[in-house]
Amino acid sequence: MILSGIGGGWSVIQRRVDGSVWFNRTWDQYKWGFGSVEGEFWLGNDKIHQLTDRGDLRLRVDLQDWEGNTAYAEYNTFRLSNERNKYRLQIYGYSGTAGDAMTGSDPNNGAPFSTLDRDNDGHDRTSCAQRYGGQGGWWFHNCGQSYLNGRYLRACGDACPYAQGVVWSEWKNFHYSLKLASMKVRPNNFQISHNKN
Ligand SMILES: [Ca+2]
Repeated sequence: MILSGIGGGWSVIQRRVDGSVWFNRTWDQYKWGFGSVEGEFWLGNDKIHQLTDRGDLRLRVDLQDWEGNTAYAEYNTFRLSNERNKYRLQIYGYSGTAGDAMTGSDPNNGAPFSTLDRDNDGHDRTSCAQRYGGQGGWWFHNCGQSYLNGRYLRACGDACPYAQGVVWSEWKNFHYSLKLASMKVRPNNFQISHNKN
């Protein structure tokens, strides 16, 4: 069976494809969401919280580099708290081919969300959201190993500025900025069924 971007019970919550949308945005913009669901977008932290609050969800991250290679990461637990709790992230249960860039030595698990105008990270001496990840919002810890909301830097390879692009450091490195990235969720108890037309 084939799982397309929004098939197979998956709901897409984030997508990077062409750099047409800026991701260096404020707390309120990340709260409500931005971009176009046809292209690049962030669904919005309130909506992601509501989605993940309703059930037992898993996250799938799909990545593609500029050479056409693909990789994925799945986490069998993905949950966002509400705004009062700073959209704190619960994520664990990694499997996949991309490497675990979200629950490793500098984990996003347990981290509140931060934006360029809201420093909730675990780093005392800097604002991770201002300094890394192209000023895109994320669950920065100290400051982390993934920045999927980073700047869309295109095919600069190892010449891209450190930790500013669309980064998944466990697959590539902190310089490499990916060509495609998406995040999608679905219930863990989703039953795969074949349509009989
Ligand atoms: Ca800080």
